Amino acid sequence: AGPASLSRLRGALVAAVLGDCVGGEFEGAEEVPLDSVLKHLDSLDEEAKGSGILEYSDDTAMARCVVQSLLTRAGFDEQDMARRFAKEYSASPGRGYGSGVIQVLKKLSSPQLRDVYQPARDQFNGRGSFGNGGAMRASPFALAFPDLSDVKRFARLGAMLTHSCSLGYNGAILQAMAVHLSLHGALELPQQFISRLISEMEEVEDDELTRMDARILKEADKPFCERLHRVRDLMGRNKVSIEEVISELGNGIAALHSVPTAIFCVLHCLQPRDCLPVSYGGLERTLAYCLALGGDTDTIACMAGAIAGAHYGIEGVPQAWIRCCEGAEDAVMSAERLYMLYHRVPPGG
Ligand code: F2R
Ligand code: MG
Ligand code: MG
Repeated sequence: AGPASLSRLRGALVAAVLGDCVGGEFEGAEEVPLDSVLKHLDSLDEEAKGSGILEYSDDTAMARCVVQSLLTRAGFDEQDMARRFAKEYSASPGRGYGSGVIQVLKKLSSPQLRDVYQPARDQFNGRGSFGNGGAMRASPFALAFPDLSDVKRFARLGAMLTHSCSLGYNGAILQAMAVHLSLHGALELPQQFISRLISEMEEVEDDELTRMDARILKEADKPFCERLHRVRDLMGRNKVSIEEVISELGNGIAALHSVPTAIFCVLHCLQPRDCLPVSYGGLERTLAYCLALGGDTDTIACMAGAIAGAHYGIEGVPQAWIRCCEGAEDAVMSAERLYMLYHRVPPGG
């Protein structure tokens, strides 16, 4: 598929939903035997024949708000996006939201609220959230804006509606950039892909707020750059165990412990892996591998799904999986509208 083709946009949006839906089964599990992952994924073919459906969680619920807001407003509108987050939460509060972000979503629904960024700034005694909730819904920014500078700017602002800590919103920028590069075929050259992400993040993290947050949280000066260097080191190794991936990159709910991990999963699964069925294509390998890490599986698989889906395109996504994941058919259609926005196709054009 060509750069930013409809197939790539569909692949990204749909595979993110699949990652969330299939990953939900193992979210929070400390150890996930590969057999359980393969059994779970095998059962999707059976469920597609019957009435089984895997529900999406907060990851997709919020990403759908981002998509609808970008489409309706034909660009980024923080008031509209904040209103959609609040409305979605009050309509379906049981989608497994993070325990902190719930306070923000409640405050965002107040008609008296003047500054939509204030509730996020008040989180965690004014330090803001470093959770991965901004990153998990950042992919649509890469599917709506062709310029990387817009992708970075709006992914940051979109994340800051709930995550004001730099370790939260910088994770969203990284995730959106990875989807943007993948959409343009950058995963054909994995070494260049990771080097480009590192050099972009060098610039993003060259900022006083980032240095201050990193100091407070006892992280490296440029925390995401440091993790991306670890990704590059792991890529260069022949054999890497699940335990090593978890200890080097993490599998947790913080953006720092999940966005670089998702990127690694995509890179690691570009080639067939001994532990995974030969019948699997690259996208299936990626999602299976994310699930086998345990921890924040729905979110890591959702983010990796978006990056991998933009690389393999919709042809790489198993139809049976689409049929049994809530919201996946909708994503196929929304991707078409995003494609028109991305390429600035006039209505009816
Ligand atoms: N919340 C979950 N999963 C756990 C329970 C779900 C289960 N299915 C159920 O229904 O019980 N998953 C979802 O949450 C993650 C995204 O979270 P988000 O939006 O970032 O939320 P929040 O609350 O802002 O941050 C998450 C937690 O991180 C810690 N934290 C963040 N910033 C902090 C800070 N500055 N200081 C201290 N702690 C901080 C807190 O523990 C937050 O609660 C995704 O996995 C999504 O799938
Ligand atoms: Mg979730
Ligand atoms: Mg999660």
